[in-house]
Amino acid sequence: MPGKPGKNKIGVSRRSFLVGAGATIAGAVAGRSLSLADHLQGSASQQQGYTDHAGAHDMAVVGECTSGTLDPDRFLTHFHYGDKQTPLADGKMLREYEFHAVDKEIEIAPGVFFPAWTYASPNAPGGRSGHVPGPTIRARAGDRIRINFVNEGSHPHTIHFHGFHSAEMDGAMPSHYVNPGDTFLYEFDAEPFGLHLYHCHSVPLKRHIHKGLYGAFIIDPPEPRPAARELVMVMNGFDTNFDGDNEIYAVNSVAHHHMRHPIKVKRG
Ligand SMILES: [Cu+2]
Repeated sequence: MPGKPGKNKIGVSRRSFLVGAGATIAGAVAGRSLSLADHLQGSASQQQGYTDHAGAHDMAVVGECTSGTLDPDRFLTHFHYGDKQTPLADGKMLREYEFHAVDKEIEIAPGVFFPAWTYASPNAPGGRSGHVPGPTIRARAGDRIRINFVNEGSHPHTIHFHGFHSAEMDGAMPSHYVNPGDTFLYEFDAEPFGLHLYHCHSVPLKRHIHKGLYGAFIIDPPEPRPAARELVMVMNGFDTNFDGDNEIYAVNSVAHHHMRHPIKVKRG
């Protein structure tokens, strides 16, 4: 049920938020001393709290995210080929990246903020302040990837890449953890081609991923595929009240963003 936009009693940055789960709102706004009643309207089931997930089509939001903490539109088509690119022998490239882990509060639905841990890269969506998902790393098979990782966050983090690399570059063992304030240089050849992912591998793993430390890692085949308009869509969920279940589901982190901003494609 899209719901009628309610009159906002609280202010521009704290608009009404309609959802099939009252607990979401309570959890999301509790730290902001907001009244749940000010934020809820609609059916009795919404006010009773959780409904089953079959009711997810009843979920809707009112208003727009205005904080600018996320950039789902730019993220959709942004491919990070490296902050610095240096041609190597036989047509391959050395692709150097600057990555930072940064704690950042992100707006995942209008007025709903989530205390995220992000990967930040100056030339990617979110820039130096970070984004969820992290930058989409893109290279061609055989390219050399070099990532200078700086942990500016509050917890030990790593970057664990799916794909081939040596054990020292795996980022999965406690000995690989990069502590707050420390740096690590990841370096490996981009192999094999395909759509991979990367994520933090510190434990608890579930927590470090859920907080936002993940992204796509695309390795193109040696022979280019036909040109196409390519879009990256990462489905993600957020547990806003820390009860072990996700309250907010989204594509590229902002719930219902593309309902209001449809992605245009050529028919046929
Ligand atoms: Cu982590």
